[in-house]
Amino acid sequence: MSGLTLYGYRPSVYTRVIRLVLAEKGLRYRSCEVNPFDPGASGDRQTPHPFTRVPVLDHDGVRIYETAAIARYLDAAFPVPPLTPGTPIAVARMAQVVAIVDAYGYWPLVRQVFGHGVFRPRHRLEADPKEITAGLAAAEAVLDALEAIAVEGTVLTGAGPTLADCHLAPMIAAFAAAPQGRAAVARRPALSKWWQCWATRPSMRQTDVGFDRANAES
Ligand SMILES: N[C@@H](CCC(=O)N[C@@H](CS)C(=O)NCC(=O)O)C(=O)O
Repeated sequence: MSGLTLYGYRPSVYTRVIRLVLAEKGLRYRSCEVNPFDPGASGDRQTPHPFTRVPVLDHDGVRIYETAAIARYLDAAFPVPPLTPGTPIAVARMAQVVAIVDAYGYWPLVRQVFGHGVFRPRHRLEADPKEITAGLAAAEAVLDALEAIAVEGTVLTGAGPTLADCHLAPMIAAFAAAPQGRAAVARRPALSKWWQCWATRPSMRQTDVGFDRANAES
């Protein structure tokens, strides 16, 4: 074992980004389950994150938080296979995908459409259809931007995984678990092609917590 511990939460898409990176690199690690949404969590059940989020990585006693930073650290510390592409433009596009997801994508795709359309109903929590409508509207610009990057074809190609794939795939998996989300992805041919390749990757199957299967069956 490489001395890696991942503090994460099972349904968390950001935790899954790091699980994907670890799976793509074939790294073994210890999982420590913490719920960042539980205000009463304390001691070992509390996430060691200054802003009460997950994931957090511990590598031989050194702690790193923020998903993009953890992913880049893992790629540098365990360089085989590399998850950073070889050309300057592909590196820039990879960074763009990560930034688009974090700044504009996570909230509408995951918290609004997946949260209110899939997660909350499944857990018998109150869901607000207005959140789904707002999320789908905001998702349009995000999906258009990702489609343009996929059309260009330096990253999101479906071949040779990069950190862009690992960062985006959990968000699209969650979004596409909602039928309206799946339809929105299907309207973008290049993004759909990428997603068809990614949805069936072994690392995706290994890190599925149940929503991908529901997606495939419906
Ligand atoms: N900026 C953080 C965001 C991580 C994040 O938002 N994680 C979610 C779970 S997917 C979380 O911990 N949410 C807790 C909350 O919003 O209180 C990162 O990149 O790691």
